[in-house]
Amino acid sequence: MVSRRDFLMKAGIAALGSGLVHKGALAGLPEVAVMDDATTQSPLHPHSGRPYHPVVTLNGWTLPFRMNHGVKEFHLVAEPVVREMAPGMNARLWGYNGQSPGPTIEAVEGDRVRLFVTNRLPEVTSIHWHGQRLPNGMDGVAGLTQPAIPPGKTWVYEFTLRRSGTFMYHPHADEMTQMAMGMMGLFIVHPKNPDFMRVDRDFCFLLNAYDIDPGSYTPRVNTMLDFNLWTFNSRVFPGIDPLVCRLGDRVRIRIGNLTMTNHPIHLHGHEFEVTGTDGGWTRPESRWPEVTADIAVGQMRAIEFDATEEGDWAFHCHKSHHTMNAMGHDVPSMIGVDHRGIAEKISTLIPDYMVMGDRGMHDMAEMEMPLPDNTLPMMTGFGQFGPIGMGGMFTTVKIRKGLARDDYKDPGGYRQPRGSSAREWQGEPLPEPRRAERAPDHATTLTVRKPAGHDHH
Ligand SMILES: [Cu+2]
Repeated sequence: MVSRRDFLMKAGIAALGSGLVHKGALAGLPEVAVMDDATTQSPLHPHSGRPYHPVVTLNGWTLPFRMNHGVKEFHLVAEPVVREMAPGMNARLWGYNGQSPGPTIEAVEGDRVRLFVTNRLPEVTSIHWHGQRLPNGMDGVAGLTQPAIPPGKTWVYEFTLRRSGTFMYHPHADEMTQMAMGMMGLFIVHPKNPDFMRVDRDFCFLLNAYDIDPGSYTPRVNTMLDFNLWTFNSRVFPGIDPLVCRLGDRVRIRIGNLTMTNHPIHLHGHEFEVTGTDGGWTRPESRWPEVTADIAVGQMRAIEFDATEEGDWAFHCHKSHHTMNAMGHDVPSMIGVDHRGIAEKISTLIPDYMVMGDRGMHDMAEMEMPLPDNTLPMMTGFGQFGPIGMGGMFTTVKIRKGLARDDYKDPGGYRQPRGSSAREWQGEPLPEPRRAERAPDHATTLTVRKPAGHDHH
């Protein structure tokens, strides 16, 4: 589906590519491309300038550029945006060009770039180009390297991209507020030689976090650690698209962390290596195999693996509180608590009363409880076998045979070959457990009170 803005964007690129733009137009500001869709957009292959293999921004897009006498020009607009965090929940954030995070900027090592930044926020801002080698006056630290950009003004940054790799951009003015509101984006610098560390699929996204009270739309900006929405590119599962790969592809995933805590990002079914940081590409002799990479605050990691195993592989933060949505913090543990009797009494007072969490919290994933407007269940998302019981920083890497080069469409649930799935035991019934013998002088007597009320000695 092509949105109106998407169409205008593409039309704009075509016009620029065919040289139809009037020369005088290049003296003005580049057109502002805006995205109104939160789904993953197809990679944007370059229409001019040095060749490169574009990235795919998870639930995001790449900012189109124009060439102006050999300089690559981009136009970012800092502005309030509405971001759909998952179907059923919108957040009022600040971002760039219609979305949070902002669009990914892609250019090539050696390129001269000119980045126009228009401030449509109600307060000052600036942009820092995290990780880039650049003249000090282009570093974007308000007060230190430049005055802050006042509302309504457009500033210009210009520098030459001195090394390839993965970088980020974010404000360096009222940073706590502006980053808590979603202002950030990725800046990918491709190598001059397109075959250097060539991969078949090159994904990227940022880790970010929000504190939005159930039923409200705007993040609390003073929260330090107790965020309730842990996101990949300002999306929570099941709103995060799968990373779709062709069997046998060499895959890179670039992940930057702009939250206030570290995230151990874990991939199922494959080992990977960290091949890059925001400091550059790692030397091959410095790499080792991992299935989880911890990404600290303000860091970025590029991981690479060969997609050799077909299937739907979970890919998530390993902090289990980060794979839940809109969680309350004051929920006591109810595991092992016997509600019987109490539930019937409460039901006479509150007809919809439900007992939750007494056998663990999986029940909540299955339940369709009435929720306040504009919030998400703590855990959600359904797979082909039932509720997945995950939210937040969770998605899947879906590996399939024979996909076309730029095919990133969700292929649906993986059809597991017969005889290769976990199954219910159909043999003899459960035998009595065999307990280890203890020496009599070390024997202790334990009294355990089980939830059912039986005492065991
Ligand atoms: Cu995490």
